[in-house]
Amino acid sequence: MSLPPPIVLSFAASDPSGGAGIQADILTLAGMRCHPLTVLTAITVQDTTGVEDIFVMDAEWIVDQARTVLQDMPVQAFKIGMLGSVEIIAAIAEVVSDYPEIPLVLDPVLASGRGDVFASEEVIAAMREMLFPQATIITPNSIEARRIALEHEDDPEALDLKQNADQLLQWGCSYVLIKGAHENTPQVVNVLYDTSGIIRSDTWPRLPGSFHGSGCTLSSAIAASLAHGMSVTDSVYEAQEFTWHTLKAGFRPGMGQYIPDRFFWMEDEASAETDNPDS
Ligand code: PXL
Repeated sequence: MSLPPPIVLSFAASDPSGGAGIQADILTLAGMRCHPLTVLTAITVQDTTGVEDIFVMDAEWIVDQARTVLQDMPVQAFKIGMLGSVEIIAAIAEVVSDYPEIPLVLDPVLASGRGDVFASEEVIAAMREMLFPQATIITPNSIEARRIALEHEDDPEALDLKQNADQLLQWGCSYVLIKGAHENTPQVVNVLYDTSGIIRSDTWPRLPGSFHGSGCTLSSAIAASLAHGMSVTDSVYEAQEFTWHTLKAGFRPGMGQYIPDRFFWMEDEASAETDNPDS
């Protein structure tokens, strides 16, 4: 009999297009053989071209959703995505503080890839104060890293990415993965830091197109790998490899961005079987 899947609890917002948000987390976690528990933080109205509206849940609803499933099931990792308010951040911070031994992946979502703004200065400050100290790893892109580190610097370009990472680590997370897709480099370079410096740096061929949900996919894939018992360093590599393949297999279901195919590997397995029917 096969082992049951490890359980990951994701706090995130709904994206009806299925590209990002809780839908991305569910697809990624399931694609990496984890069972997703989902606590909805907000509901967005959006398609693949942009966000039209956001309804933020009351913080009590977050606590009720989370406490109910946590009392029923043991979880192996937490993943936090879009947070709609300071009250929600405080509520989640209190819930996860009761589980200090469970790895926590925080994707500090400030805006969509298309520039729709999700986080005010107050939300960013609350994230720094209440969630960073509890995070095993945070996964900002370079734009988010610069903006979050800005507390002490007015010019977003004043710090290089290593200095940005140092600043973020000072707020108490154990690791920072700064994603380089928005940097003006021929390939995408993602760098993992802890307080001792660079832990790993991975370079990926830049894929053409604009993707919706790549950040949610990567952070969920890190949570899935941690839940499977991998180290942070190995999880970061495994998750990047998984995500890169979801993007390579990405599809354009509507009139806007491409969506990662989190079940790309089923296609690969199906064609391997057709090529080799006896295996
Ligand atoms: O990719 C960040 C993100 C997270 N959560 C939701 C989103 C997006 C980007 O659009 O819509 C719900």
